[in-house]
Amino acid sequence: MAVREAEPVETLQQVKDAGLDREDLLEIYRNMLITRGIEERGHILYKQGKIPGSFYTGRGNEGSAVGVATAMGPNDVGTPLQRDMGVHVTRGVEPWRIFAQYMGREDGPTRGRDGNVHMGDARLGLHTMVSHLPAMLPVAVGMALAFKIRDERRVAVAWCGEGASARGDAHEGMNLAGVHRLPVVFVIDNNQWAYSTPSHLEYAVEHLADRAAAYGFDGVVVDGTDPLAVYREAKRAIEKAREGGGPTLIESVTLRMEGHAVHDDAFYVPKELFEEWARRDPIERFRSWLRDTGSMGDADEEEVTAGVKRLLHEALQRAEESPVPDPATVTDGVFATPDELETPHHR
Ligand SMILES: Cc1ncc(C[n+]2csc(CCOP(=O)(O)OP(=O)(O)O)c2C)c(N)n1
Ligand SMILES: [Mg+2]
Repeated sequence: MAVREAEPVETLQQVKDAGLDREDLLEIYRNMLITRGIEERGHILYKQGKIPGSFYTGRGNEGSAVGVATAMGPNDVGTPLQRDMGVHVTRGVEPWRIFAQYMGREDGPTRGRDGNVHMGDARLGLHTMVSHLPAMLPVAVGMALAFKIRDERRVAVAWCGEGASARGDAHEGMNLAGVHRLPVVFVIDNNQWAYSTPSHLEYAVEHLADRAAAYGFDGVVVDGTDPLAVYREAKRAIEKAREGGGPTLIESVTLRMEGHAVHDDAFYVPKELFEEWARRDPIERFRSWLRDTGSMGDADEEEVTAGVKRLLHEALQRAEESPVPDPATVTDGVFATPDELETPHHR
């Protein structure tokens, strides 16, 4: 089976054809820098003993996460996972609230009720992940079903890892979405490892996107280190879903550039593989492309990098000032009561 493999976006004409202007390009770069900056500072907070539990990052996946989120519409929804910080950043979760979340403070999106990247801001269309993978996938399919029933022109984007895509709930979700041609886009973050399990022990197809044909919809493989190619494919899939064309499965290929989490040094990943993918670092690649095409000059770059540095510095300070929740209130906001739901059948 030969699923479509996405072409790279190389020229400024192709960028224009994809509907992006120079400001958009700089915004994508900025969001990638913020994403990496948040996670790098998170590492430091962890080493300072300020983050409870473990600590997860998506290093190497910044371009993919930002690329997909840039393609989403304001009323679309998504269920980003532990590698998709760029989605939260792009949709407007303020960095100081993310640092507050890391440290279990009152001003994090979960107000200190949950830890780490188990966060979402429903006002921005982001729904909080649970640990069980890929349990968010049927949730996104459910949201897409609701959009269809209510005749709303909205799309749900569901993320899962290539390891998680082997589980039953991924199959059930994709099958149901295919049967009802639901407005949902599945993004498999294929970072080649599921904890210490390499791809060849995870699946026997050549590309995970090959599976889309079995569910009756399109699949595409895209280089996840190329934010513009990801953007173009995500935009195409999202608008197709919005127009009633049904789901798409996007397989975004990267390498997980760190251990599974901070406690894991990834000794089982061959050094050469890290070296090879380090040369394809999404931020460095995009930066060179922006410079080479004249989209980002010295002054632009200085403005973007200095702005990101200042933003994150202030964000850290503000998060440190956020209080820990009052223990007497820890169950507040954790359980919804029927009258808080907008679904009539729960009343
Ligand atoms: C149902 C379930 N089984 C096991 C785990 C423990 N676990 C957390 S992440 C992970 C690996 C997931 O790999 P993949 O889906 O490829 O995502 P990645 O971490 O590589 O982004 C495992 C086994 C879990 N969270 N949920
Ligand atoms: Mg993986």
